[in-house]
Amino acid sequence: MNPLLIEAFELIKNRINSLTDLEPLYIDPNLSKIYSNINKEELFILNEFYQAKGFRKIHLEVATLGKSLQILHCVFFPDPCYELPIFGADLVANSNNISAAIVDLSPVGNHLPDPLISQMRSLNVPKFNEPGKLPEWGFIFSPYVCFIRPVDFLEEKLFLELIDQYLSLLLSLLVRVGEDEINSLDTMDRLNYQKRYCLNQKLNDKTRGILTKFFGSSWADEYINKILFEC
Ligand code: BLA
Repeated sequence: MNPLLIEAFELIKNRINSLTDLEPLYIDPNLSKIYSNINKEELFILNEFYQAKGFRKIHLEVATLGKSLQILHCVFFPDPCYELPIFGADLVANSNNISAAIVDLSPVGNHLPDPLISQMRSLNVPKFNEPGKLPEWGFIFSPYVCFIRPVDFLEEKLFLELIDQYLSLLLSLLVRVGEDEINSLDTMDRLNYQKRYCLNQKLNDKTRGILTKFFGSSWADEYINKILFEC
């Protein structure tokens, strides 16, 4: 596995382990560890799912698809009773470098909560040399989304730090927000924004294309709908 993906996995895992009332969520064993060997290409996907105070579902995934592609994918879907953004990260590695690195705290309303905006503004986000261009469905992300292709080891390290800082902000927000009733208008509104997030993530042709190439289109559809962006 690419060392950056291993480090990202470990730092996210540490943050997950610090959560209150952490519990693993059941998923079909056929979908938690996926192994196949097609035309001598080995495919391996490992999924972990958790629930915790403030989060209805946390999904951490690492995938090795053939010799040349490795992916780390992570989403913290908040419990909509709490005014918390969606944490998402995607790291895509090909044989010798990281081709895409994306991290965000995405809003579940018109904008991020005010206290979070001022904290995100005061973060020292490095100026990366090769920013990516977001696709059309990328309007679901916040103005603070970081989408880059790291050009060297230093940028890779800085990106890891950013992942950790975004998680740190998210978890410190959780301590301060109250819990709304499950049937309150705010809760329902936030759930609708999560649905919109998922619907738009499903428009990512890159993810669908890769999964279809290796597993076929009906498997890819099922995986995207049930594992990656079920809502
Ligand atoms: C891009 N996602 C990509 C790319 C691939 C994948 C191959 C293109 C990388 C490149 O341009 O070099 C593939 N990502 C996957 C696969 C999985 C995955 C197969 O997670 C899972 C098995 N995607 C997310 C999340 C975010 C995200 C949570 O899953 C954001 C928080 C973003 N990925 C994202 C974006 C792009 C991307 C914005 C760029 C899309 C584009 O350029 O059109």
